[in-house]
Amino acid sequence: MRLDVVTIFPGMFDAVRYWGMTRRALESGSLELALWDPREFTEDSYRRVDDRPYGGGPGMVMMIEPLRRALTSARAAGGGKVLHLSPQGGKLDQARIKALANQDSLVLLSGRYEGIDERLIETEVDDEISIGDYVVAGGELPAMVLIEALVRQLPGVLGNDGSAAADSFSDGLLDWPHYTRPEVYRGGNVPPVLLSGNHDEIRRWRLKQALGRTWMRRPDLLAKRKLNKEEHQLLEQYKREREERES
Ligand code: 9D3
Repeated sequence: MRLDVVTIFPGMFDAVRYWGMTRRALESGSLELALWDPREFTEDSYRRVDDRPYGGGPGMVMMIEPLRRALTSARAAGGGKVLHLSPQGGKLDQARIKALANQDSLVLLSGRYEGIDERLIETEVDDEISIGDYVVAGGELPAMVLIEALVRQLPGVLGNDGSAAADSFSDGLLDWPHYTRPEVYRGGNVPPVLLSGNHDEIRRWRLKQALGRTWMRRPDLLAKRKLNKEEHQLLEQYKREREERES
């Protein structure tokens, strides 16, 4: 997959270029990443990319021309839909990530200041995406959130291929609890089933925990997910066991 990112802070993307799974994806060629800085497309000696808002008020607005030139170069080099990371966008979720991961290339537009001149958005942007209902200072961290989530979906990227299968096994559910050594910590034991070597019992315990935790903590997720017969039985078992612990 090829990603072209338009940003006035290209250095922030060192985080994905030099660390973790995104670094490995770049090294292996599963991912190509290019950065386009609108400041490099200015023509005035101040290299201005922002200006005061018509109508007044606090803050600055990103100007059309430097952004348009940067986007034009990005599109020519990579191609693909232009996605604007924006608080006004539709909320990002895993279904959207999976759909976007099928694209060969995308252009990501990260804004700063109060936002971008609306006419640039109307003429150059295909879609707007938010990462959630809270405020960050610009579109760069949201773009990196999107990049990391996309890269996890690319074939051959996950170091441990079991993780991809585990993701689909528990799709739409919270994770089950994880344990590693030591076997006893401050009097707390590892659930004995995990030491049993019985792989079907372990699978069923994990699925039961995932269902139970989702039921307790994120009933909204459970309402959206169909349960098969085994899952239904495991969740009922979880509820009964919780009832017994209570009384
Ligand atoms: C009072 C109006 N604010 C909009 C909610 C101003 C404003 C806040 C933050 C304007 C731009 C920004 C910068 N944020 C992003 O560019 C952004 C973002 C976010 O803040 N939250 C969740 N997703 C995203 S995607 C891009």
